Amino acid sequence: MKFLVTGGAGFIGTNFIYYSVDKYPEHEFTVLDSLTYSANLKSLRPIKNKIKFIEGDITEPETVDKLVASHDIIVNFAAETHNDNSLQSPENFVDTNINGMYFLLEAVRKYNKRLHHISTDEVFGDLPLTSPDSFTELSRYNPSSPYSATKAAGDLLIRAWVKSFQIEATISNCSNNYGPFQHVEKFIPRQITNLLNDQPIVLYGDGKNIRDWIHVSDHVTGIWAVINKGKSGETYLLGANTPLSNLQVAEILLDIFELDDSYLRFITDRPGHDRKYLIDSAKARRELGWHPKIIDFPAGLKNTVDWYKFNKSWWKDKKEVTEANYTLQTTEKK
Ligand code: NAD
Ligand code: TDX
Repeated sequence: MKFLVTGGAGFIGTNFIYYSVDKYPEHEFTVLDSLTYSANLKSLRPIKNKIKFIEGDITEPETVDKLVASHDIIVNFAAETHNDNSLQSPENFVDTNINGMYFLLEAVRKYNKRLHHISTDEVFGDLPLTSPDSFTELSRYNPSSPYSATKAAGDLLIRAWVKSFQIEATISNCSNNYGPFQHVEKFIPRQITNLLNDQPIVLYGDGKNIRDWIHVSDHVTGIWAVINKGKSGETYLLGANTPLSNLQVAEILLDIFELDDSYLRFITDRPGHDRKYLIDSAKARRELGWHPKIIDFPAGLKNTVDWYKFNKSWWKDKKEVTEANYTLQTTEKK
């Protein structure tokens, strides 16, 4: 089978490609990526002979049309992905996450191909901090930020194309990922690289917001479970049931680095900051036989710290640009 992996030079796409070329050598993998600021071509260099790489944009209909025509399955990771950026300039989010999705869907429809789309738990909005609930496939779409609203729109387009045009498509909505190759703008790599640079952890608001963490390698096996066993038209929620406040994650990092609370800095909260995400992945576990393997979060985090420690050349340049951008946005909490 020929796989077209859009957004394959980003964090989760890169991890997906590494796993796939190793586990499924009988398949061919083409990466289509427009190489936005969040991509890193260094990531794919060691396996460049095992894949085909094409620099191109999912918002260009001719590019999408040609490539979808010549592949069997499209796995879509391409997206603008950072909430903070979506609050500063939402336009790219609408372009890629909605219009790009539309062009992919039209090509999938025209050539009768299969699509698997990578989505997020953020489409459901947030839960109150003390809520005993978790998101399921039946939860109401209620996105909070321009990022999550455009991801929700992408999901809804897919559902409409399945119902109206009978295209073959699946969606997986995953919780917060961590692991190697994640851009340093995101919470965990930002704090790891801050500590490696002898800078404090930066917490928005009171640090009590809760995210449900999953190691990226478990997300990748979940995506393959959907590709191999998922039913067209279905949505699958993927998560490792690891809800932790940002402050709890920060404390684990301080333990790993053997530092004290003087390395915590609280700043003004993110506008519209979702309080809590929590995924119920029972359907994926039951119907696909999928289970996350890395359930010891501190151990997974320690491995991730080691990866950033030993791959400074991968993140050093992006760190400087990212922190300069954050400085422009940041105000100290009173
Ligand atoms: P990322 O920002 O690291 O990677 C996104 C990739 O898409 C980059 O390589 C970028 O260059 C590429 N891209 C962006 N716009 C493009 C366009 N118009 N055409 C072609 N390529 C384009 O993001 P990620 O964390 O790897 O996320 C991948 C997907 O997984 C996204 O759809 C995201 O919404 C979803 N997701 C992420 C998480 C998470 O915690 N990171 C959790 C759940 C779902
Ligand atoms: O410096 C920071 N300090 C801080 O307290 C940053 C960058 C974030 N935070 C907080 C905000 C969130 O509560 O940490 C939490 C995680 O923040 P992000 O890494 O920006 O992730 P989030 O907004 O939860 O969205 C992520 O998960 C779902 C990904 O970025 C999305 O692409 C994915 O869909």
